[in-house]
Amino acid sequence: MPFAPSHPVPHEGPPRRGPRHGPEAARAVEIERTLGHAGRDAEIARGLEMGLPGADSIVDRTIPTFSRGELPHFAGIPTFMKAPFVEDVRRCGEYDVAIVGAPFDGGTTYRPGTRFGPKGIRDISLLYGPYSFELGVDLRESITMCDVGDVFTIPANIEKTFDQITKAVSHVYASGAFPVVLGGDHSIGYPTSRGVAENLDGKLGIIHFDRHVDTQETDLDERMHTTPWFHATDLPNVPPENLVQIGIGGWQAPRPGVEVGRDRGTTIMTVTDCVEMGIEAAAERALEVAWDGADAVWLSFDVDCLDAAFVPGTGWPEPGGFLPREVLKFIQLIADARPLAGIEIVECSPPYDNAEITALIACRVICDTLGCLVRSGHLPKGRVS
Ligand SMILES: [Mn+2]
Repeated sequence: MPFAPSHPVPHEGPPRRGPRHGPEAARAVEIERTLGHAGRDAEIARGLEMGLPGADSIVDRTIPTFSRGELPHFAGIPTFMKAPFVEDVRRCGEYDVAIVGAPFDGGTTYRPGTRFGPKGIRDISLLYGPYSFELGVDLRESITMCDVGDVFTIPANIEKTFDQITKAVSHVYASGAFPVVLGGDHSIGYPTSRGVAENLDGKLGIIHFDRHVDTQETDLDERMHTTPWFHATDLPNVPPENLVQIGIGGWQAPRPGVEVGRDRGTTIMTVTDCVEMGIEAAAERALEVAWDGADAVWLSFDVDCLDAAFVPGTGWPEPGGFLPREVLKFIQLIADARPLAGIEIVECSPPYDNAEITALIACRVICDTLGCLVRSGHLPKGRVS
């Protein structure tokens, strides 16, 4: 064996009592045993080969001279979770998941800064390892992931930016890789869903987390981040009846958008609706609406659906939103239920963020989505669960 990963030495002392885990923890402890280490071992071997074996004084011989893998978390080039940067996007289909940045805030109507969203989410993603205890998933052992970098957006022209984003998402989706789009303001919801929809023969449903409806036709005389779903549901195979909008409420949902949603027949669920019916029932309802006769479903997650306390770094923070554990449970139920077409996380604005907490929840939503898609057999694609 070329290396020997270090393991903690069992502590001595009085005989231990039996485990007293809670039921979820007990399951999680047992599942960990089954996850395997092949991905970790391959990463260590690659690190030693390309990063040179560590200096003679380093006792743990899994440590290379140059950081080339997960560790240390503070080191390395911040691609998303240190996934390999794939410069040649023609090769993204060789991976199960492709991270795509869409750095654009030209559709913003109040606080800007989401052009730095992809960078902020990638930075904080280094904090996470590939393993989730409760989900019982180790992404490194289950899927391959790459970061294809950012779309070349055009700051002064939203329409050209839309075309660039549609072309990029369409390319990644058609390649077979699962697209994870890091926004960007919510105007990108229109070009991203258009990029998926153009690859489908049937209908695309949309599960939309937000405090804001984003269904008006124009804002300040243009298509902006308040308008993506008006234009998406104008596409021939993205019916408004398959758009479910979760967490809407407060004093920032413009009346013109509400009128459009009423006329077109979108489905809206407030935070109170979801909490009172229970997150399980709410997720079931959301899945029914989005998947009704649809071939695929896109998940669009605006970080401002969380209470403003948890997402200071966003364009339009609103008190009264979801708690992180409510929204994470919701996301987990959605990703466990059916395979998704892809996901976007929008409205993370690092210049307004505090202690990176908004970027942190953005990253966590992605990790939990991927983790649940993996544990339920939806990723890698084509695997029989
Ligand atoms: Mn919003």
